[in-house]
Amino acid sequence: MATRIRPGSRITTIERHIMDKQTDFPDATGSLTNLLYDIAVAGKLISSHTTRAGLADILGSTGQENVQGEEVQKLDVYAQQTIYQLNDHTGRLAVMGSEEEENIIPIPDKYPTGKYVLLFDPLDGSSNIDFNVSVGTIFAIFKRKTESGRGTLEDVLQKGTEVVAAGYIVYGSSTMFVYSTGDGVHGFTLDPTIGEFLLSHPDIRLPDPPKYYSANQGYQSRWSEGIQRYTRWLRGEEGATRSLSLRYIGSMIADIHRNLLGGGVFYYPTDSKVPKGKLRLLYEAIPMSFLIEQAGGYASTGQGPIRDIQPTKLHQRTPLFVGNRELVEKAEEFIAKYDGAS
Ligand code: FDP
Repeated sequence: MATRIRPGSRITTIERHIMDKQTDFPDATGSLTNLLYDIAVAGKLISSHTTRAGLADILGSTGQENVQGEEVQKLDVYAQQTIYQLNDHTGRLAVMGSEEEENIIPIPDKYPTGKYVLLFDPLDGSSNIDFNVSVGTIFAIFKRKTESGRGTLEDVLQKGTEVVAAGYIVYGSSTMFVYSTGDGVHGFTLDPTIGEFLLSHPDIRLPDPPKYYSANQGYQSRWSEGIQRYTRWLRGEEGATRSLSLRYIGSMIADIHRNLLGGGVFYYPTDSKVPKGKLRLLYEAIPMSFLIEQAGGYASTGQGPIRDIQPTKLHQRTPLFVGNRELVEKAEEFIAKYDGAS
């Protein structure tokens, strides 16, 4: 359905919004603005594929080629290539890093390099695709650390305090682009009839009181005592004065997106099977933490801020508790009380 325009209402496209933000920084060269805009374009391309996901087998049933004669790709490979190809030649990036690639992704020698570093998870929650459940793209942008030339691992291994911009695109019942450059969190909804992201959620703040807690409670028997008791507290036990509703999609972007708009906490702790946690620090936990903190919340490992961790590996994992500050701090309290400093 096309966007309804109410008389007197302002319509802001994502392009206009990003450009307006740039005017707050008189020294800005436009490089970050263009980088964000290219990520939004990638989001539109990936969105058009995710909504056709169920057709891939039908269109590709004869020799794995679609009607255009192109090879049918898995969606996460398509998302990876789309983001890479929109950004490898622009001269804005020193280096990239992705969930889909084992090593850092250098800018090819034939193209110039720039001052930014792009880390991304092209399709988070991809195990849900076959079930028509929301998935998404996450990204974090840093400034390079090295002076010049091709970027290195040193440029990629940066703390959450160094994020310049971060965001995600959630491919759900509608497609939304949510981003922050450190000046609040802004959400745009894709109008597919005109192919534009339009500002639908300006200056998002986490609602209080919060409504939801989100965790894979199927793993409860593998959790520490502190996390089990914390979960009971969220449900209204352990001396709590209220209870929250459980919502768990199993697609981190979609779970955190819902909690950003409804208030709540998402957590994926360590457990006996994943002693370091499951989620990836650099391109999952750090960008989502940056956004939630920009919206007034807090993100923790359960023992301290996510943003204080110095990454040592591209694909490093971390436990994550993220959402309304009081809920995340409560997790830290339970863990400190019952699990000690382990
Ligand atoms: P997925 O494996 O489908 O890519 O980051 C990985 C992730 O999804 C998150 O999006 C999601 O929150 C989590 O893993 C789900 O893990 P569980 O199935 O173990 O709950």
